[in-house]
Order: sequence, then structure tokens, then C-alpha cells
Amino acid sequence: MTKLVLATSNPHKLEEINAILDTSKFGNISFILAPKEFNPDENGKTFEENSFIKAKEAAILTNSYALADDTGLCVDALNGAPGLYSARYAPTAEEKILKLTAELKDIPDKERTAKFVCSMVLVAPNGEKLHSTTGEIYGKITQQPRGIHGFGYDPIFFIPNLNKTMADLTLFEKNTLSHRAKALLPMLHWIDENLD
Ligand code: ITT
Repeated sequence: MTKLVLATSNPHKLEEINAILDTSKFGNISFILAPKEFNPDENGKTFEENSFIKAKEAAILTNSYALADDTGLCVDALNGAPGLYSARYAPTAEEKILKLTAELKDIPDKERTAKFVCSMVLVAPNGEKLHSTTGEIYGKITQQPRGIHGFGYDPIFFIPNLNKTMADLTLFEKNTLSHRAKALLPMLHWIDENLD
């Protein structure tokens, strides 16, 4: 059994990752949430730098292998914002959604393109970076939130070919196409091949 710490304070990420693991062939890999003291200073200049900062802090705190997920929503009409600042854009998910839809209120539908980016970094117990992966999904920002599933920005992230928002998708459906799943699967392969 390979046990790793998931370097996050966001329980939704653990839930999604555990659900991906449940339907994968990597039943030998499991994740536990980072301890309460986990409080990294996410001052990197890229998603990968922030992911590394988080993974390194969790690895050193727990003396274990640690995996971090740094995610952001990049909106083309806002030159990639909120991007790296997606978590700090507003205090709650509802406020983030209100602020973003207000900022985009005069932007026509065809210019509301956006992507979710997820950067995963795996770190050894001594803090050394071992591997990194990235996953992305393209969509559009809706005028109004819709859907009851998911978390964060999911209710305003529209996937045109499904005619659904990310929050219209069940956890299982989100996990077949999300930025997080696209970053996680190659990472699980790497862990399976390289860690005991
Ligand atoms: P950790 O840093 O502790 O992992 P966090 O929630 O702050 O938790 P991020 O910095 O990666 O994690 O997330 C940036 C923001 O994007 C934050 O507001 C999240 O709620 C949101 N977010 C992350 N993953 C998302 C997803 O799959 N769908 C929608 N929103 C997401």
C-alpha cells in the first residue's frame, strides 16, 4: 500500500481524488488529508510553484510523500484572471461567483472563454520534487450560476459540448473530464511505477 498525504485544506479535492482512485486500477494508492498545522504561504509565480510550496510543506510536516493540487480559473477576457489568485479573489465561493459574473457582465457570450488549470506536484519526505503533471479543461463563463454538484467556480463553468456547467455534472461525471482527473491519472501511473 502506498500512502501519501494530500497537501490541501480543501476536503472537496480529497473527495474527488478518492472517487477517481476508487474507479481506477490504482487500489494500492491512498491519500490522507494534511494535518491542521498545514498552512503554506502560496507566494509562487506559477501554479506549479504554488503546488510545490504546498507539497513540500506537507511532506516536511508529516515526513511522508505528499501530493499537492494547485488549481485556478483563467478567464481570457480578464487576461487570465483570477488565475493564480482564484482562491483569494473573494472570501466565499458565492462571492467569487458574484464578483466574476459582475466583472464579465458586458462581455458577449463568444468572448467568455476560460479554462481550469490543475498543477500537481509530488514531493519526497525530505522536500525534494519528484514529479509534476498538469491538467486543463476549456469552457465558458455563464451569466448565472447553475447546478448543485462540485464546488468553487463549478456553477459558472460551462462545457459547450455537454451543454452543462461543471456543477450540473455528478462527481463521477466531473471525474471523467476534469482538469484534476487529467492531472491525477498520469501522476497515479508515475506513483505506481516509482514508489513502494
Ligand atoms: P488548497 O490550497 O488548500 O489546496 P484551495 O481551495 O485554496 O485549497 P486552490 O488554491 O487550488 O485550492 O483553489 C483555488 C480556487 O479555485 C479556490 O477558490 C477553489 O475553491 C477553486 N477550485 C479549485 N478546484 C476547483 C474545481 O475543481 N472546480 C471549481 N473550483 C475549483
